[in-house]
Amino acid sequence: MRYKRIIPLLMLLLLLWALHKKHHFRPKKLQRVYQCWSMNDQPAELQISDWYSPNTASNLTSNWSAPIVWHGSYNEEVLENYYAKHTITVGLTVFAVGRYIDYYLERFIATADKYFMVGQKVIIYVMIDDSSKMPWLPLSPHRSIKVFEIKREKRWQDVSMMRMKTISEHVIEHIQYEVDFLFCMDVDQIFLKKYGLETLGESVAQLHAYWYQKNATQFPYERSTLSEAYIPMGEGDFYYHAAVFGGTPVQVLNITRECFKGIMKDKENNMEAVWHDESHLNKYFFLHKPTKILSPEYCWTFRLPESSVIKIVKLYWAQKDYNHLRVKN
Ligand code: 5GW
Ligand code: MN
Repeated sequence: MRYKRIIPLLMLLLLLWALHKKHHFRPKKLQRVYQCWSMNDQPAELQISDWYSPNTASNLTSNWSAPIVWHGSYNEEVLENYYAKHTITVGLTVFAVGRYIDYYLERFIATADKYFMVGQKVIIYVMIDDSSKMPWLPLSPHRSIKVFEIKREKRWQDVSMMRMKTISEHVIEHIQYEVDFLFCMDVDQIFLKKYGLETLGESVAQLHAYWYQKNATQFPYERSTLSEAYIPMGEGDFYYHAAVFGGTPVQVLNITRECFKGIMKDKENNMEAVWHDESHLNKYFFLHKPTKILSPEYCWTFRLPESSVIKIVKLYWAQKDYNHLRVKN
């Protein structure tokens, strides 16, 4: 009698146990799946200490911990392995107006093809005032060029300043969807050695070859309080070169927008900063510190005497003769 009552109860328990076994999440299994994901598909983000090891006094980081990248301070293999798993596309904007097309554009593109971000996907954005003069060169695999016609500014100061506006418009319209990192460079430059993954960052500034060993009071910042580019005497961290800057598309948008705003405010006040767009770029990086800084090896000039700290020149300024090249006013 007693047992008869227990049997349905036992069957119910058996059913519950079976259901439990079928649906119960076993944390061990879940952990295994998680490990599998995290190991294969999403390797941990690259830390500065993984690839960067400054090895001399001149290789020190900035006082806000942004690495200053010198030749020998980075591990190329670590970077290449990381970006083999995280494929990226790198953009490069360059402007060529008037005679600068004939003098510089072809060599800039040819040497960028050879040395800029070797093995990565690259899009070179050429902004040109006469696309019929565009030099068409064969490119390496995974590289392409997009050409945009721009209008020619009358004053040469405006050629370089209006770049800020044009870049910001192109980032908004399409570049933000096309690349992960973007560099903006002068055209009167030549790549000489590999210019690689070590240069990529959120916002990247270039040490100016003439000023990297000088102190803040000597920097040619804009000193008039009437200009938006004003930096008080003795303040400022480095003097940056406007011939090279970069970062993620969002950061490049911030940089170019703010610089252009400053340039236009100055124009309203009949001001023009001493080094034009470069003064405004220096003001921007004074207020918003770059996350990475490139040594002068990344934008050198052989007009300067040889220096023991300059180990490998990656990019250098082309020769120029202002009198022949100036856009006629
Ligand atoms: C020409 C004469 C004086 C100043 C600028 C120009 C100029 C500049 C030009 O006629 N055409 C032209 O395309 N530019 C663009 O502006 C180039 O991309 C150039 O690299 C950039 C900045 O001008 P640079 O290179 O003459 O300025 P610095 O500071 O390197 O001497
Ligand atoms: Mn230049």
